[in-house]
Amino acid sequence: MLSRRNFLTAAVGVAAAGGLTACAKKDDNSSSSSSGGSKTITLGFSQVGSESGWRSANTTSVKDAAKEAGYNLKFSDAQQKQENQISAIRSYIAQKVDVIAFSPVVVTGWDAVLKEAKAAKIPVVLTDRSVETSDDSLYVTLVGSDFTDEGRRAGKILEKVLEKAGHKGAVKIAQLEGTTGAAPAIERAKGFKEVMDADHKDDWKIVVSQTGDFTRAGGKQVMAAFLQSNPDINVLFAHNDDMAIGAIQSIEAAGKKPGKDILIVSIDGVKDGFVAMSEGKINAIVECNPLLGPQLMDTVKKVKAGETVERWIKTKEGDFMQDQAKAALPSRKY
Ligand code: GYE
Repeated sequence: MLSRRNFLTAAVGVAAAGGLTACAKKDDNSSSSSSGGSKTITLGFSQVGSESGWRSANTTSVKDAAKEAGYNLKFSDAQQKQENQISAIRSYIAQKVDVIAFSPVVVTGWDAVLKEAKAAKIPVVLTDRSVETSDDSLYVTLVGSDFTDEGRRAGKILEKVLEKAGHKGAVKIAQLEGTTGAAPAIERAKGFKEVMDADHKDDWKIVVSQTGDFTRAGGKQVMAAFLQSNPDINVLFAHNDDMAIGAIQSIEAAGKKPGKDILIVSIDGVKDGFVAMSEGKINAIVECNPLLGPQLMDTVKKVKAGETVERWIKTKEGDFMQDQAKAALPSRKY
């Protein structure tokens, strides 16, 4: 994703955006004035959709933080469709917002619309998910998690889960992937595979892997099919909690015990994931923090003011085993 080279070009990208911001300020009479004469920032935000508990928490965080910061937020939900995000971004360009932020549903196919934003001198901040682009100057920064690392952490925590369960013999893994082409699906799979290739070439095998589109319904349906084709699966790695929760229903319907007959590791750490973990049905969760709103608003303010920001503003997160679930549950914020 973001290489060191990209990181080093940040200063250039930000300088460019700063320049853009300076121009935008001169032309911009469209933002309303708040008391004290400082301009209210208008932020156009295109959300992926409402596919998961993580996403709902993220949306609430963005809306609350925008309100708290006193921004004029224009929000749209793309229902997991790239074309809807592209039209939302085009409409923000037409409305001459100050900054555009979006969480790209997939990584590719953004260059054209990002060039339009650049031509209109509107800086773009990515949040949650990254894009692949040939031109680093098309966005200023990414505020979000390191998904490859989350995949690695899932691999490492599976080692602990297997040890705790006293598992002997072959580890036959089913993988429920996130949305095809989305950064968290690509990178979580990559990080997990790194751990497998480095330390478990002989004992672990991914026997089936398919997308469940980050939804409960998807997880349920795909897991039912997995159990039909591969009844000997003994581990599930789900790219998010919602798919794991959907899969648990199919595992139980097949007469098996989730968390015992099939050990489960998932990613996110939403409340329902913690509930399933405290019931012994999920064995471990790698946290991915959705509460990006405050960091995003802070970044938008800096970008608008032409300040230098890092090319990738990473989120801090932790890992949780089943025996920590009950104690952690009351303090979970999403
Ligand atoms: O893990 C999943 C959501 O992009 C990190 O998207 C996000 C992912 C999250 O639908 O639950």
